[in-house]
Amino acid sequence: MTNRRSFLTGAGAGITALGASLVSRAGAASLPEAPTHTSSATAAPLAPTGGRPYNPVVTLNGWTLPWRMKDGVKEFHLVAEPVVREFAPGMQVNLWGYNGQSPGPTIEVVEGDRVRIFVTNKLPEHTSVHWHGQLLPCGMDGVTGLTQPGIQPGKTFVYEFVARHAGTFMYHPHADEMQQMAMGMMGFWVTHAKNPRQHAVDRDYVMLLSSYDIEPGSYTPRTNTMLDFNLWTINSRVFPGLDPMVARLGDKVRIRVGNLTMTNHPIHLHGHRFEVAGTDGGWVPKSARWPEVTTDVAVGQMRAIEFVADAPGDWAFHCHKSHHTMNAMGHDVPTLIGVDHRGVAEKINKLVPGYMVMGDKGGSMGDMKMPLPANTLPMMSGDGPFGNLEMGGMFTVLKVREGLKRGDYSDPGWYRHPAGTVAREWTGDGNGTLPPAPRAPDARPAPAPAGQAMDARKPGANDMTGHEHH
Ligand SMILES: [Cu+2]
Repeated sequence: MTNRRSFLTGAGAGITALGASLVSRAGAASLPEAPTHTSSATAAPLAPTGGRPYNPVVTLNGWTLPWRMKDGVKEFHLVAEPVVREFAPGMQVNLWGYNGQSPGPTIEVVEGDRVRIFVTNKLPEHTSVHWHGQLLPCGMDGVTGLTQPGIQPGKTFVYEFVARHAGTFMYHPHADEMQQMAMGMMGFWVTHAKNPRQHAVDRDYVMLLSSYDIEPGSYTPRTNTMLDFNLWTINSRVFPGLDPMVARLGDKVRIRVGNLTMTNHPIHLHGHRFEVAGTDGGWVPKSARWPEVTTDVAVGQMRAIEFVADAPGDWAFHCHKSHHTMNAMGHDVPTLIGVDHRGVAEKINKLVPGYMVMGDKGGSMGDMKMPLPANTLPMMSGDGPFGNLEMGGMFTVLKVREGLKRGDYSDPGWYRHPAGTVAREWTGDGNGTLPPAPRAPDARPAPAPAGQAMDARKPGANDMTGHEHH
């Protein structure tokens, strides 16, 4: 018995009345397969295997959940479970996610589809799934205690509703949220337009922003952290562990971003102008869009940006908060710019052989290789064609190239700049004379040269704890 009634009545009238309900023994016998995925590579877009046609999205360093069609209903099976996610080569993290990965797989459906989602809980505590942005019967909304009881460990619940409007959505628990979302439980949801030509683009990338507090050398996030996170991720990956987004010159590109961190992220794209074409409330009318190069994605919001990839090159795409393009080792260190600590270094070296002076000329790591504890990442890294990229966290590259094949998402390598188009050192030859560089009229004197006595003030308690990253 696999009809809808058998699912909804199996667990008893009390729970049935609440909507999302425990799957009956009969229903469980016919649960759809729950595919899992552990590779951190970006999966190829999953072409629809039935139902209405649509242009599938690409989940950066993630994948889309296959479904089965049963009596005209699209059936999915999510399994909430502990997973191990590689943030970037050199760092594995114990997270909670769905079907082998955090974030969970992207769910793609078409406007008007009836959708049935089985959720099996393999976590040590109860959970639920909230379908953020969906217009659905209240009892399917996934809020533990309000619209359903929690899904206890070992149990499977079923959610069923019609995907009523096209747009950009996500799913996440509404059960012990602080712990479960700090552990990486979230996934993307795209409802495609009924008419595949409506809102059509050539490349459609999706990503969820999440943040973690993981002490260097440890493997599990501190889930009670409220604001002071040290790893800022796109799809639970950090640069240089993020694949590039690839586009053919002239392609219309969409990037959909959802924010499940505890702060906002001004998302910035170089070399192009985009429009915010959609939010988690739906599509923005054309007449209401304006050009941008940075758009803020607030906590719990989603933004779909669209642009024509009309400039060949390797273009930075990142959160504009500079602490969010850094990995764990860059946080909670004092500012040492301008401090001469040569003498101090000698003294410390007698006590701690191998101690290095850092930060007196700024924070750049240059080509310095610092010994790291096991299982963490340098604060800024990633080798580029011109040296160290000095980036981590919420950063990746949009690679626009001429003549790529439709559907080719493979990394085309670094951009080969046309001759004479790269910033270069001025050496005086053939470039005329150096124009004057006037100084601001009220310029203050330069700081005291190294070696001279400096006024030092020990920071008070407020200075130490009152700083904040955002
Ligand atoms: Cu940010």
